[in-house]
Order: sequence, then structure tokens, then C-alpha cells
Amino acid sequence: MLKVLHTGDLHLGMMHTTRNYPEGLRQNLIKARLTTLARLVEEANQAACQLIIIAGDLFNSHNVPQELIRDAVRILDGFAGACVAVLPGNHDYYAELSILWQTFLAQAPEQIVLLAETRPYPLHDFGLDAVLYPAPCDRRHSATNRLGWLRELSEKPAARWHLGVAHGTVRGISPDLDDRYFPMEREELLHTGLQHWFLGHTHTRYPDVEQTEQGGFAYCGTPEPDGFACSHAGYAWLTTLHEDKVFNRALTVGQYRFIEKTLAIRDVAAVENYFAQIGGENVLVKLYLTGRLPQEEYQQRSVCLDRCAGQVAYLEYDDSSLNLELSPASITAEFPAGSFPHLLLTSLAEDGDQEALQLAYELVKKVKK
Ligand SMILES: [Mn+2]
Repeated sequence: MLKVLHTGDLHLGMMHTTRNYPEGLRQNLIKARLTTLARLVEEANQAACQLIIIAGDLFNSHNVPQELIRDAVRILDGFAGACVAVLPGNHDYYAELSILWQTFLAQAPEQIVLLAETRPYPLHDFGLDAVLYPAPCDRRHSATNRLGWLRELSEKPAARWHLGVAHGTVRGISPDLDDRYFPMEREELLHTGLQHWFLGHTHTRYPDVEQTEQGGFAYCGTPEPDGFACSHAGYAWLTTLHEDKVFNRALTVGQYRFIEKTLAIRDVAAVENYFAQIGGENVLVKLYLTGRLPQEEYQQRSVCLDRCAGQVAYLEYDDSSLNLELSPASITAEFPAGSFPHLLLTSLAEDGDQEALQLAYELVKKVKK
């Protein structure tokens, strides 16, 4: 049996500048990525893993601070198992003269192996009867994957476990419209004859289940969600390789949670109830409000939303599709008595058909423009 913690896409050094976050929160989001790396090492130690595999994009770019590289190495050095294998991804691709990887290697203790070359990496020196077969990225974008050398390999070194590590997309599983991310075919991976492929790149895990015996390959997803496109809780795989099967169990390790939600409401209490459910100091929310509110409630909405904002780390909302519920009083306030709109809308309001009333109101408003 071999126990591996499979992670990747930590993107250490991501600056979180794509949204207008308050500065304090932005700094916390930056720090969270490193804290999550420490959490992963802790989980690996607790589970008595022999190996940690980081399947690319440990770093967000080549321009991360030296101090961050040192911190990452120090954290990985806390792994009590045999070996940490780090694959360069497309964000932190391997180039011979890269300061990033030179700094990393200069600091790294022997138990950290950088999978920079397209060749087998036997791990017998670490006491593991395993060989890793990497597909490291050598640039930011490529229409060609890095599996080619495996097809030409005439003989595999002797070992119990033969494991692939790659960074890029798998057609049909991870989106790659223009073939820019080292696209691989599912069959191509399976035909290598390796027991399992540890994949990185797409930030959503695959398969998207809590545990699975589906072997062949798996994406770990990012352990620390990085934006509203990433709505999960942040995962890694605890992968156990048995004689005849591969067992993956999900570890939930993320600190921040990004939630994008459309809420159809009839009163502001519905908003408050929703926040009571999801609220927390590590929750970021992007909220779209739809539906109709009676006048009084409609006027209270921003006070209510301010209150809700206090219950989360961040709230961004769009209430442009939230309408005022029309009533005889609001119609009289807006249209002169006896005018055609007033007569039409009042009669619909008296019928109690809010749907037809709203539709007619919107048409009248359009004609008025
Ligand atoms: Mn990537």
C-alpha cells in the first residue's frame, strides 16, 4: 500500500487584485494560500502519507517574493513522510535559468524533488518502491502536451508503483477551448500503463465526489478557492494505492468560500434568513436579487443588505432586477389620476394579478421613455 496526498494549484503569490476587495481582506486571501499549504502538510502527516505530490502551479508566477519561496520550502520540510514531489505547472513552468526554481532548489532539503525533466524519477532512495513519470510544463501555453517522451520510453525502471504526474487539460473534462493548456486525451493517459495519474490545472476536482475507486487519473482541484468561479470548499485527495485498486478520499482544506447566488425574494426577511444560513467570517458572496417587494420592504433593502454584509467577509450585490411591488397607492403616486396608465394599472391591481400588473407597468414605462 502507498499513501499519497495529491494536491496542486495552490497559486502561492496570487495577489487577488481582480476584484475590488478591501485591502485587509485581500491580504488575508493572499496569506490563506500559504496557511492552506501548511494545513495540507498537517493532513498528510496525520494520515501517515509517504508521499506528497504537488501537480503543478504551486506558485502563481515566476515573480513571487523570495521570502514566499522560502516559506513554502519551510512548510514542505515539515512533512514527516518520505518525499515531496513538485511538478512545474503552466504558471510556474520550468526554465533552466528561472530564479524561482533556482531559489527553490537552493533552499529545498533532499526530500523535496522537483520533477523538472521528462524522465522517470525512481524514489527508491527515499525508501519508496515507486517511480514517478512527470509531464512538467516548460512554458505558459502549449497546444502540445508533455507526454510524448513516455511513448518512446523502451523500459520502465523496476518498481511496485508507476505513477504519472501531469499539469494541463484532459479533453472533455477540463475546459480548454483553444488548446492552450497542454491538452491530453483520456485514452492517452490510460494507455501509458501507469497505475494512476496525479493531475493538476483545472481548479475543480475530478471526479467531483467525496470518495472514489475510479482509477486512471484524478484532478485534485485547488485546495484554496480563489474566486467566484470556484464555488467549492477547497479539496485535496488522500490517494491510497492498493495492489489492485486506487482509492481516493477527499480532504476539505479550504479556508475561504466564494458563493455566487441568485435569490428570488418576496420580503427582506428572505435575505436575512439566507445569510443566517451561509454567514461566516470566511465567506465571500456575490448576490443577485430578483422578485418583487412591497414599498416598505423595498425601501428597507439597502439597510438589510448592509446588515447582512456585516455577517460575511465580503458582499457584492446586484438588485437591478428586484422590483417594487405595485399597489393602488404606488400607481396613484406615479401616474396622474384618470390617465390611461392610471386606469389600466389600477384595474389590474384591483384584479390582484401581480404578474399582469408588473408586465403592463413595464410596458407603460417603456412607452413613456
Ligand atoms: Mn495551471
